[in-house]
Amino acid sequence: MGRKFFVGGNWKCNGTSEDVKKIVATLNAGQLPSTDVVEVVVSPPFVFLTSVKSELRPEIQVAAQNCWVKKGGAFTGEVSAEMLANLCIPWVILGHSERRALLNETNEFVGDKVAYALSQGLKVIACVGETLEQREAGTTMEVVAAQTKAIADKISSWDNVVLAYEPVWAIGTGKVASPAQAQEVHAGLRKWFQENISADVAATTRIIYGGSVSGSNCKELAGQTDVDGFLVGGASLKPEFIDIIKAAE
Ligand code: G2H
Repeated sequence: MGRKFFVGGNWKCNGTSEDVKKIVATLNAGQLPSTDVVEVVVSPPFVFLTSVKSELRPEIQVAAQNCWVKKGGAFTGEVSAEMLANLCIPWVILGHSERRALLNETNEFVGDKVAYALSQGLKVIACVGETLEQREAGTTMEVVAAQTKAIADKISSWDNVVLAYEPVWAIGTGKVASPAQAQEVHAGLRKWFQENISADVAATTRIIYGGSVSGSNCKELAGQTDVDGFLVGGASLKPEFIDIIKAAE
């Protein structure tokens, strides 16, 4: 089975309601490849999720940027997976390195979150990636395999998971991984799936790249055998996001 190209736009903690209107207008006016060719998901901050969902063209789906690790209740400031499901928000990003680093989310905690979100019917963009220190120490594959294993240990199906490889040193820095560096890790993750989960999961799970993806570097990255799409931060707030989506063609 072919892996449909996937492009996610992670808006992070950016934007006013006016900015969001402009981004939505740009996306609604853009010429996009067919949904047979590419799946597009944008992830606004929680407060804009429902308005973006209702104003955006139906071919573009929405994702939350996080959700609580278990059933909602007395957890001030959190948003539960049930609430997202109730509002028909289909996707959630979990395990982003900014949350791992700034909010101390551990591999196990991320695994629990992925499992709970899936149990509530959400689809998950699960992020993994090494720091510069870890890359320089030669432990990249070990780090991303451990992050992936912590998720695999908690879930029974990868059908509704897209795995995002986002090297921390490439995030928001303008220092994109070279196509060869991205391909090497993506192929390593696919091999990990093959050896630890199944040949089917290895063949069908989409592994997307994130970290300073732009209109000018997306084509070459998209040409790598094991790069099945992108998770885009900064550039997803700009009209060049349309060009990145077109890298699917
Ligand atoms: C990585 C990416 C989006 P940026 O975090 O998830 O952000 O494209 O700004 O590096």
